[in-house]
Amino acid sequence: MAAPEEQMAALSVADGAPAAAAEGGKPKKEKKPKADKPKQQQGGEGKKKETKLGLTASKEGDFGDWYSQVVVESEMISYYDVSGCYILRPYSFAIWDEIKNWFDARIKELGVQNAYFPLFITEDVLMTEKEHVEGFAPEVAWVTKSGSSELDRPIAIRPTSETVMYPYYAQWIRSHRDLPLRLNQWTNVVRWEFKHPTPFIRSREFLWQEGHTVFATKEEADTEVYQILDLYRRVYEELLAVPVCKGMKSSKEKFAGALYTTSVEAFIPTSGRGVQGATSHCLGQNFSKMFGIEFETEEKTRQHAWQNSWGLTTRTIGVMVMTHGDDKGVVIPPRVAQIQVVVIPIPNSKLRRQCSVVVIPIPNSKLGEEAVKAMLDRADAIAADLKAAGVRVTVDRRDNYTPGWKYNFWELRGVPLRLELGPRDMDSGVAMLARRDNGGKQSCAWGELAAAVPKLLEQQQAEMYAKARAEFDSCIERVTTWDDFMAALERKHMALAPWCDTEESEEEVKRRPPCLAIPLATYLPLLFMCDTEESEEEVKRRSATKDAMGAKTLCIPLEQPDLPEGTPCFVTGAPAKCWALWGRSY
Ligand code: 87F
Repeated sequence: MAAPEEQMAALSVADGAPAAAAEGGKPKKEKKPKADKPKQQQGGEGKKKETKLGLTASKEGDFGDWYSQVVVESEMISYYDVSGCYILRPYSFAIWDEIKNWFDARIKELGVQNAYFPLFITEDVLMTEKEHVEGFAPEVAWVTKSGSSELDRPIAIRPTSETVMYPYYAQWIRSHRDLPLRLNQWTNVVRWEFKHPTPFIRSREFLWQEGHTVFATKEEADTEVYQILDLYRRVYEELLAVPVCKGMKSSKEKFAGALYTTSVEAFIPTSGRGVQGATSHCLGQNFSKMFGIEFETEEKTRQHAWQNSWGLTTRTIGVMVMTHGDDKGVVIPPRVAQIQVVVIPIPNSKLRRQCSVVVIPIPNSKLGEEAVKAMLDRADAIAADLKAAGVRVTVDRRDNYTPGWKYNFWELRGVPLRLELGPRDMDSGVAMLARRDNGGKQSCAWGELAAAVPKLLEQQQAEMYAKARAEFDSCIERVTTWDDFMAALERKHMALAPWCDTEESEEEVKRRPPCLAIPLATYLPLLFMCDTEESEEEVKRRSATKDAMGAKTLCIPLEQPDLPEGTPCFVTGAPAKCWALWGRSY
């Protein structure tokens, strides 16, 4: 038996075919937040020192740093020593569990069943789909060794499972009676991305569900594409309180193997970037022809089946954090929050609204032992009531932190509601409820909490969505000319523009020279600059605006405004066929 380290398979990343296995390329250097700070230290002279909690970067000021800090400090993510891979800690995995449970129940209602297919793909099978894999080939990771011996044939790690599943679909499907076949799996996939990695948003390994379904008719397939798309919309809007736009991908942006691709598109106002939330593809008969998925019809003829595939990933969590988070930390919508209410007993009234990092004992203001016990018992009783009402609640009983420190701690983690219980509340039988999403406070009698809290959580959920929706909508500018399109992007907005729906025009947007892509006033002086190295640098620096621009179609929204006949395309001037949503994107 080989030594354990020899049994470990080695991973290499191939650029194209595995035979040409190359050294794994490095993505741009990842911005990791500073190492975890020690959580608490003892200070001298009777003072107990608590560590400072919180973020040093601001969301508006330095979005990138803010995001890396917030996902780490809230204990959602730990960075890992393989670049582009992250540990999903329980606090974020709980959100994934909520999404998973919700979506899983809905697709089962539709008749989808769960299954599991292997992680590994032989080269031969992967290449069955050569045409579509080609563009993705550099992202495929290969196992080339077992211990110190080379494998006879390298084995790919699934970046998606069409090629894993469809050969078996071809075996299982014989007759129209075997249809529809609707399978889904909850798995990890690996895509060796070279673009800058970002926790949740772009990682080299991520979790997702992938649905792969087979129908006898195109109509059934079409229906499902939109049913799934609407479930994706609901995951974002109803669970994560993140507004999205449902749409059709342009022919350039659709999955190459698909007849058409639909998606839900979210938008991060702070960065001015769109982000594809999930995709639902109609594969038509492309794959059934490639893999021989045929069935005998009732009329005894043979026909290629119609297929769909659809996927939703842990990117959802990143979009949620980016949408709702603030300078105090993450803000988690109640429906997906692992902890919806934190009860904080405040045995020392003077500390009630104190946010100090140092506890200075104030001898006369402390409650006696019995009063503290009564308060903690009351906190437990309230928590039990809330739990019985279906609320996910915890009591922060730690006696080595000030209430102020605890407030910061739970704010950083985005717990939707804080329930404060102070000495005066003990006398009057009430508790104070503080909302994480808008800072609002209200007091509530103990006996009414079990009814009021679930309502308040739902209200918060609705208001978080309404706020995000208003902001999303305000970031869409309806434009009809190139100049207005550029101006919208310059304002970090999306542009909804009349479009001729051709690949060439989408290419053209990417190709437009800097003089057309950046305002003339910025570009003109560059033309007259003297012939020095500095000026060249300056030209590069300023022209970078053009590269950074990189706007593309996010989608062609399913809901289309009126398009009067003859409206010209904002790029080519040819008659527009639709309104398309454009923007920079992740
Ligand atoms: C990366 C490497 C190899 C995306 C890849 O969207 C192959 C691929 O086929 C690849 N990245 N894709 C397209 C995935 C299509 C489709 N698969 C099922 C989905 C949803 C779930």
